[in-house]
Amino acid sequence: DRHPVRRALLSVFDKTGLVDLAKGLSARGVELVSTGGSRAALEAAGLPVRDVSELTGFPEIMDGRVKTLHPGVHGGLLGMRADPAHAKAMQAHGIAGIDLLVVNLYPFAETVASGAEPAAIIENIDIGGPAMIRAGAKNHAFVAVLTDPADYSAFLEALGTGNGETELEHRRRLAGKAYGLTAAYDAAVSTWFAGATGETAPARQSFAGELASTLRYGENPHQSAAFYHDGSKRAGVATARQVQGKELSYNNINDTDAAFELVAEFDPARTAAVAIIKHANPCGVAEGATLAEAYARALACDPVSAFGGIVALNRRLDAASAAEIVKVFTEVIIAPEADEEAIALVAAKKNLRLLLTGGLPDAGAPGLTVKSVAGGLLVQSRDDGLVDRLDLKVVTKRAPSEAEMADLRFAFRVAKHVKSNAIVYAKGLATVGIGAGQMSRVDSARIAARKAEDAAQAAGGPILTKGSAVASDAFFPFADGLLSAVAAGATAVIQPGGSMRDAEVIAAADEHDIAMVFTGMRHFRH
Ligand code: 93A
Repeated sequence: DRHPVRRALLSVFDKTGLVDLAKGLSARGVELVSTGGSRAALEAAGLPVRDVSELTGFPEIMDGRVKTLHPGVHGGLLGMRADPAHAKAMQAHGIAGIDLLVVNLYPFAETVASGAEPAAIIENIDIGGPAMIRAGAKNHAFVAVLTDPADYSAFLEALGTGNGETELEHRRRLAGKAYGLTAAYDAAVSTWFAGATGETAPARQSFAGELASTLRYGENPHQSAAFYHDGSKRAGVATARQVQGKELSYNNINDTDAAFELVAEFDPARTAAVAIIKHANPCGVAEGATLAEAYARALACDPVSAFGGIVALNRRLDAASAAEIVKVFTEVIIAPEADEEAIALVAAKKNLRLLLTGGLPDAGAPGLTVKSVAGGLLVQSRDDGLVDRLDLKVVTKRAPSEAEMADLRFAFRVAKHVKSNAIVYAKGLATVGIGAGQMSRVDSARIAARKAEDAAQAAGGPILTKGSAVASDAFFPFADGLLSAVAAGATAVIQPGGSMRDAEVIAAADEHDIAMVFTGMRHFRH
């Protein structure tokens, strides 16, 4: 089940590692054949290389759109050498067998992400590359297919130990990976078409991602896990640069995503904002004049839960905030950028991961979320609802004061990122109590209020839900949830409205001189 490598066809957009690979192949007596740009790179390195047109007897035409799409190439990739009829056909038509194919594709996703015009995007749909990859991978009994520069050195090593031959098992593994690449590539193309033709509906998407890393384990140590990137280049945990710290775990990635998506709700030109996340829920979120101030206020909401948390910031991490964050055991810090001094402060904590994203994602941008269920995938457009875009309606006799209104908006912004049922108390643009993930809204309200009491006791200060604003991610089905918030001292309420019993809830609010605002938008998150 070994197969010798005598001839290699190299056609790569990303030339990383190309010359080293070709040198290794050439030294083992492998004949090199290549397409225009790749051939030029190999020639420049002084390597003997034939042009693919020598295999096809046909020049590259149409600006390279047709360069390898020819029986001379595809016969060489698909011909089963051990089959007498195939061997005869190859001989009759002068087709040279290709034993190794090295291809990576035109950068379609990168071109889309760069904001290029449709014509440029379409020109970056690689046709010949995927055709060759699929042909070579199908014929892996005789052909090895390399699609990732990260696999080059192991391949050369295998050739060395195999006296110029590769093992079937190795070729099979490479073939599986190659089909994964072409599947993800076509999914990205299909998804772009859906968007370009105005069909952003989840029903017109294809799914695939590119394997980015294998994780140590999943949510629990007995579960295996991997991280795939979807090519969208949205600023966040997938595209961030890890400056330092331990490898990210599955749960770290999940929580870091939740944290960064939350702070992305806060325009850095308007305010500094910090979120601290535990188990995908915020345990404190605050705005501030500075990041250090925002962090201190976010931490004060629930300092106990913040232990081992993830901290996201909407502005460039500075020394003052970094100095405070490192005082608390923290798993991950994620920010758009960081000052040198801040990076040095974080460096004192070896394990602490620092992720820099280069920017904030657009909280209002369209996109998809995917969740797996037994036997299927549930797909929806992402929750791109922004409180600033909503038509807020005061439904009570008393209208909120300016300060109450600011806190209501803040609380509703946060509630969008809290697992349902979500109740968020806020005061002075900081959360003071968060109730997450309860099956009853009243329970969420009680838990949030109790956490505020705990924080007050720990700090030896007043209970901050007194005079606070409260947000509910969905309507209050009965007056009891609202009354529980009133009991905790809330004076203003923001909620979607739309319950059969809205009138009852409004009457209860009026009775207690509460100012209540309806958003008309629900923010369930499960
Ligand atoms: O334009 S194509 O779709 N038509 C082809 O026949 C073809 N053959 C190889 N693109 C084609 N390729 C791609 O060219 C490869 O997938 C690779 O990404 C790139 C390498 O071109 P060069 O060697 O000229 O830089």
